[in-house]
Amino acid sequence: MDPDTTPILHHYAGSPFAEKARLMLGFKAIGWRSVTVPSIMPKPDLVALTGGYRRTPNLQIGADVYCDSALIARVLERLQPRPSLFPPSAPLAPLLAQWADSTLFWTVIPFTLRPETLAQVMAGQPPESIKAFGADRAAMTAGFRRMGTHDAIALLPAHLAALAAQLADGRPFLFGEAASIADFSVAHCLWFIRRAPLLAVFDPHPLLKAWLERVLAIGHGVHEEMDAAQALAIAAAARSHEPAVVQPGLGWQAGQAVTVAATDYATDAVAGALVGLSADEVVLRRHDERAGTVHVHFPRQGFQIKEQAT
Ligand SMILES: N[C@@H](CCC(=O)N[C@@H](CS)C(=O)NCC(=O)O)C(=O)O
Repeated sequence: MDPDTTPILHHYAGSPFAEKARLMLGFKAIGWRSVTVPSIMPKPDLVALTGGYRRTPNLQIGADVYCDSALIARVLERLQPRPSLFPPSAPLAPLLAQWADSTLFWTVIPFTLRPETLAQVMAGQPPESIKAFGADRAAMTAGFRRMGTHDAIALLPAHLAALAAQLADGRPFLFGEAASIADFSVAHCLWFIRRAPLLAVFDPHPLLKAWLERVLAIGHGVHEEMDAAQALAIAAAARSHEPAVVQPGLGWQAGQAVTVAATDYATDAVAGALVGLSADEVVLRRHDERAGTVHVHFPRQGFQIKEQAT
């Protein structure tokens, strides 16, 4: 495979959304390269590529950087259409995935990260690192209303029961015979619970447990480690970008100086020139000393475009 176009995943082992991306790469049997990023700020090498977006995971192909696992799913589908993450038999799969990536995820996080489980979830990291992680996430979610542990303990069982009921007829995946994006979005949330000794929550649902094992058994596919400097050099050496077009009638002009930011949490704005816009995706061109001219792609949904302040 041409080394410059092999997808590079920027991620870290303990990230649930990264687990979703790793499983999707395994499902598609796409070979990939792995760059481990810090789990908390600062992330100078990642930000050199993204222009300020700090969430995990990110997928780099040459000098194109794709932010957010929902967009990464669509990019992987373009690269390798079979097996599909979006089977026509499951039109509601992307909606269930969106629910899992937001409501289920933000129920699982407080459910799992309790004072008594923190050390285990953080895999033996020293107390200073755990404290720094807490401070980083508090700053990242300032202004975002998060559920508390007691609410999560009360609400999670109903979500699990509904998911288990969907599997009650013995189907292997949430929408039937074929896996879909919904399986990966639900699985990364439940994978996180498995990192804490809270497995009893699955006891009433043997079919859900078996389903989770089935999805996680898909694995991460073939990948090799790469360091961040190499990934930056690949971006800098790339001579072209994925073709991008600003579609008319969507409120913005090609070349306009804009910022793009997530609307929920980690709302750091990325500034650049608008080079791509559709109902699904927004693309900015920006320059970085080390990464060169990079196109940074975001999903349209969940992100806000603003005119750059002059
Ligand atoms: N909607 C985003 C959410 C990503 C997300 O929240 N990732 C978490 C890690 S699982 C994160 O970025 N945490 C802060 C960080 O890694 O710096 C996606 O689907 O990629």
